[in-house]
Amino acid sequence: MSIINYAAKVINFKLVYYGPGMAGKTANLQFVYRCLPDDNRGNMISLATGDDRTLFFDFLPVSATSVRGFTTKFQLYTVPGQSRYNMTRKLVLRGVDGVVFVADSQWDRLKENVDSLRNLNDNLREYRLDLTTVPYVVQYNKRDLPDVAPIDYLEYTLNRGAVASRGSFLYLAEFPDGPPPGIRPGTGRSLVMRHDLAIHEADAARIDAVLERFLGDSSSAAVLLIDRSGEPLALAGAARTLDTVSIAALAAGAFSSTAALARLLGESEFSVLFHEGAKESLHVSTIDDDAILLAIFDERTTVGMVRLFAREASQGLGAILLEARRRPRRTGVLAAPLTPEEARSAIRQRPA
Ligand SMILES: Nc1nc2c(ncn2[C@@H]2O[C@H](COP(=O)(O)OP(=O)(O)O)[C@@H](O)[C@H]2O)c(=O)[nH]1
Ligand SMILES: [Mg+2]
Repeated sequence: MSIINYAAKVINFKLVYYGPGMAGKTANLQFVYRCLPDDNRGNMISLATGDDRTLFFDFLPVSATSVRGFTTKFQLYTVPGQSRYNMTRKLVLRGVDGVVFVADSQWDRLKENVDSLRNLNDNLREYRLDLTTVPYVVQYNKRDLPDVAPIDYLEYTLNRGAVASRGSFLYLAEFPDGPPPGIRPGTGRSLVMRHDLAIHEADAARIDAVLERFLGDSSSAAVLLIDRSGEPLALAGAARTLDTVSIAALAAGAFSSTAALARLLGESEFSVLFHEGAKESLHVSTIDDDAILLAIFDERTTVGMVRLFAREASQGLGAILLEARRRPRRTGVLAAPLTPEEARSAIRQRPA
């Protein structure tokens, strides 16, 4: 589900790197991070175990070229590959717009690839998606190792019945001159998809008014409206610069994992998440099935006050978002598919 903000002129996409453990998903994000100029990349966050295995996800926000006056932003995520972390993989797939399946080319990893691809399909189905509708590319990684299966064979096994938008490519290090042809995002497709959320100028103004009022009433320092897929939708307060993109990704991750915890205990959801710091505290609460509200506050107020006014603000925000989701998509300048020139204007690499 891409999120289109007509007020800020930004389109947000979520891309997930999927695949078996040790195939090179984390290495991919590190590679992308290294290749991009500072202006095009945010902070990379890795939630990993002590021995560098991905525990929850890696996250890298990338801002790319502008398309028809809109800045395109991509949130790149990886999942943990080990089979026991399926709950986590499912959470990370929420709101996905495109998948890069990172396959391990070694013969003795073939079964893990197939299992992971099946698992991807199973998990997508829970969001009523599948690999025929979600843009999807396969990356055959680890081609430099001995005992690798031929590409044709891997294609046959992992990329059968490919639809036109799919591609496959070898590992990124083989392409010093830029992204391989397999990752032309959205070519031939409309930029606006069925599941998108479009926030128009009028919605944005109403959202801002609710957030400002919440700040005044609750004496919080900052407040963030966050989509549960991890994307920030709006912000108020915070005189100092916050890394709102990282905060949104981490808060949505934490909130969705506590929701999963709640279900394990037979609760439908824990509606509030509260973290108390020495100077500042965080309060995260439910707005609706798709959005959460995060408040940052200090000793000028109390958690009780914040909770009270968060409930009120959530009702107002829920109503605005419901209207935005129900409204037919105003496709306008974004309706037509990308032209080949627009698709080619990819991100430039970091100067050597
Ligand atoms: N030889 C080789 N090693 C790779 C390649 N890609 C990743 N690796 C290494 O494989 C290991 C696992 O990679 P990682 O990105 O952590 O795998 P993940 O579990 O999919 O996130 C690391 O030691 C990487 O440096 C590759 O193309 N060739
Ligand atoms: Mg990893």
